Amino acid sequence: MRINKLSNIIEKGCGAIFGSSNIFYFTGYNGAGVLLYCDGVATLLAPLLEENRALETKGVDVKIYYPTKVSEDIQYTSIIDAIEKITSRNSIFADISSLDASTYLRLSSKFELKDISSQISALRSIKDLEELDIIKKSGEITSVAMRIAIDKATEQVNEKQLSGLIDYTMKTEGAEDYAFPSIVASGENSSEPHHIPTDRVIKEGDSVVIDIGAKYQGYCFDSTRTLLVKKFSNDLKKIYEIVLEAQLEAIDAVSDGIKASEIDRIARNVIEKNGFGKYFVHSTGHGVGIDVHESPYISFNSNDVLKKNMVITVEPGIYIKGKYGVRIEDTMIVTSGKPEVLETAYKLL
Ligand SMILES: [Mn+2]
Repeated sequence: MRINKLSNIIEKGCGAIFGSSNIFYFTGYNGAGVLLYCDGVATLLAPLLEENRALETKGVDVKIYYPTKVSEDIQYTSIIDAIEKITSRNSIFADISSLDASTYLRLSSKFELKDISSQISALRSIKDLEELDIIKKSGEITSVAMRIAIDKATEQVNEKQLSGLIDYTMKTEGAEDYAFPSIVASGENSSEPHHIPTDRVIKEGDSVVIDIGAKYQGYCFDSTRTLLVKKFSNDLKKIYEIVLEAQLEAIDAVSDGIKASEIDRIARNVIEKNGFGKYFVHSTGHGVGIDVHESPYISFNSNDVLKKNMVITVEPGIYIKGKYGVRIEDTMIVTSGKPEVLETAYKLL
């Protein structure tokens, strides 16, 4: 039971876990509510409408709170009311990064809060074997969608049609959802890193950035391929080759013990030495798991150190405003040697 891992973080006293991804990580419960952990006892506080789902959760006591007055013998009227009654303490641990501002204000008016967000994200950043298997499957689903998208991209389709086909394919291949809305960015739109697909039809000479990921059994995947449609310019080809070189050099250095900032530096050096440093406008990568962006962070100012069984992306890019952009991204498992890259498609020009 993963819930036992909380005892290392909350040795004594009470903790309240609010983040839905954190609750899912510790219990497998996927609904509204809060996970309380007091002196070794885990209690899932769920609203009435989630009662059935909550009762299926193993390894926790379940207590229901009633946001509406459906009966006279209501014990808890809200999450905060329940936490107050169950803990009866002045001071609690909480994953403060997961709180919205109004919950934070209400909670901090009642309790002294001690933040355990970073301990939980550090724990979640290193995956166990069960998680790695699920992420690999999420990658296989993404891979099917990526290959179909690359095949169909040259058949007179627009960005929205292609992103819809990707979503449909991921779901028919077993995903419950996408990890994030699928990005298909063609031509000048590809210079926008987080472009929202439009009616623009893909045409000859385009750069087409396809950034997609499945969500399978609660776990995300993240992959980007850039397709250059025939008759593309030499300038675009050159940029593609620089991004690919940056990505491959950075991937080659990914290993247990290396600083995440060093991976960012390696990718950035390749792009800078070719004169495109100011067009690489985002960090090199991030951890992937229950959240599509989670610890560790592969950026110049990251203090994270890569460790075995972390799952990360490496995704350098170059974006020339109004003209085109290129990004190439893989998700990989960190090992003590070379990373295990969970490829989705060949990197073809
Ligand atoms: Mn990514």
